[in-house]
Amino acid sequence: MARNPEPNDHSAVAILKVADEAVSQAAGGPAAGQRIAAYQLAEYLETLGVEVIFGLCGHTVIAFLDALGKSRVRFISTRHEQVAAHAADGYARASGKPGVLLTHLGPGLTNAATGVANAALDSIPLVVIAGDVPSYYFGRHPHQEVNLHKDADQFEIYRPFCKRIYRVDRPQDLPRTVERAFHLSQSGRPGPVLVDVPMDIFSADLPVGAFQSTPPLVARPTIDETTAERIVEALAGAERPVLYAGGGVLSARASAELAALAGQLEVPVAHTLMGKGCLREDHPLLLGMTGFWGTPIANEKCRTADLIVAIGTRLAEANSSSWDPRFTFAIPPARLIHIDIDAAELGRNYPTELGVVADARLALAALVSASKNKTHGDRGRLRQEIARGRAEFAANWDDQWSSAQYPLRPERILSELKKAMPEDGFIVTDVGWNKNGVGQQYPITVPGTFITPSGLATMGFGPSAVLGVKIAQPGRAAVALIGDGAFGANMSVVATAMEANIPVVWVVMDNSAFGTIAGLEQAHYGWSFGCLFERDGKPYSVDYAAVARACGAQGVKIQAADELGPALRCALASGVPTVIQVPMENVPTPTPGYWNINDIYRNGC
Ligand SMILES: Cc1ncc(C[n+]2csc(CCOP(=O)(O)OP(=O)(O)O)c2C)c(N)n1
Repeated sequence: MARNPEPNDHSAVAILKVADEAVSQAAGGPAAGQRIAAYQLAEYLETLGVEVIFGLCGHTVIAFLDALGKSRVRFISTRHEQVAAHAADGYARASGKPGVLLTHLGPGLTNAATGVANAALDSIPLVVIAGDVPSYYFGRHPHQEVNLHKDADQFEIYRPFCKRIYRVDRPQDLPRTVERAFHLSQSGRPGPVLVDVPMDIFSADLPVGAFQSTPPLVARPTIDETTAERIVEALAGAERPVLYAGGGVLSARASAELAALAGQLEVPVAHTLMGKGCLREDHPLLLGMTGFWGTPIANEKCRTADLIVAIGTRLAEANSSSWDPRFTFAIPPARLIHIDIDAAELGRNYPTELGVVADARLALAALVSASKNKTHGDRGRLRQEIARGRAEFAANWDDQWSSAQYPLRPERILSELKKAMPEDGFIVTDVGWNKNGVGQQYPITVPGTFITPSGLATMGFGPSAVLGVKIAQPGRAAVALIGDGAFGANMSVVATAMEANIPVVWVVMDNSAFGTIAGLEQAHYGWSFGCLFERDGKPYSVDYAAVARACGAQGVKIQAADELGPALRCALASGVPTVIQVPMENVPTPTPGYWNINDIYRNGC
């Protein structure tokens, strides 16, 4: 029988399906009215609109891979499950649809755990389908079973970070479980759901049409009129109100509503790391990011506010300067109104005058309606203060944006990227200078184009997530701005991009170190033991550009600062995966806020 039709070659797929059923009948296949579960599952995913699954094979999932290969669903095979998980996460962020991940049991599932946990802590919807040992061997310790405390226990590994973990114990439960997984991953606060499938269940017979029900259409919660009126009254009547936007504003696609509310009541907007891009960077009411790596004007306006209306944020530590009232939020005396889709977030870190469980876009739309024709207090010279505050801070690195220094200043890398990127292109960061510097200094003007790991802050996210971003938005540029630590952690992404034809650009900010941590240790202990890339006591740098070329991709090592702009433009125009290695000075990102860890370190034997 012919194999491997071209992806999306529907006629070939149809022929293979017919042929496969024929073979199956001839070999004593399913009885009349029955079909093998794996094929029905793949077709069900098609009907749900799943266009791509990221994953890595194993003996427990090849029955499903066979079905996928004959379906319209694209399968992106990675060289490490963590890559697949981050790529599925990036796909979900850029498409607005759940990402789907397929892993083998045991080591496949555990390899993916970091990526799935990263998605969980950033409220990203994922459906994880994992193979497991044959169900009839539960308890006999079959090959690769996780069973030290309980038989067939691998799915429990995902419990702390999944919204729900399912192990499918009977074939007839598979359709319902998959439907529940898609429903739960997207409803309420989005997140990952695990569907753990013993391998015999993929091969079991199910009645034709067993996968019938689809996830329900769910109306998301909004604010009632009285509550909306109350919040708008509070904003209009406050002397120094601030709207504080988190990632929930972006995932709900609520930027237009946020801008309308801010403009209507003349309220400045500060944001979290995940909220960056909630308003155009040149919006006159935009204060910028708060917290340790935030901006002085955002921290100051939040700290001196009399009312904070926070939307779609968990008021996390880094964004809130470890909740120390001297730096970012002083609540009380400021009053806090907090709107979030997850009730668990309300009232946890600050006394909260009013908590509202609602979808950010619906809530903001209700506030905009309630604020029509409302007058507000005198805001003085608010817009001028914001412009001055932002300009004063930016002046600190004005010179660096054009610095000819080699190894480059990180700010020069940002400025070249800004000039080369189409406005709607995606910047996917990792952790390190890249995340903190972009959050603080890079002007994002199109909502949703900044993609970053916030909650788990996983080194290794950026190089992989960019693959999923580009697959979700093939017509738009996608650049991963990452450190050499992150890129070195999983260079196999280049081979995957080549195999799957995903033309992304990785800009590797190469400081021969886990630079951020090296700087932290240097500041507190006077050296960077364990954080530098060294060989025989001298800096050791990998030729990442050559690694890319060895994979058949393009690889460029920047030799002078003015080479970077042309290299970026060339890479973006080429349609070929490209690694641009940029030697960079290891300097810390400015920290206008506070992080309590700095008070913990103690030096001395
Ligand atoms: C998986 C993982 N391990 C360790 C860390 C701790 N950590 C935070 S930043 C960082 C350094 C990142 O180095 P690099 O990617 O080179 O970026 P740079 O800091 O040099 O800008 C590390 C190790 C982490 N966040 N994630």
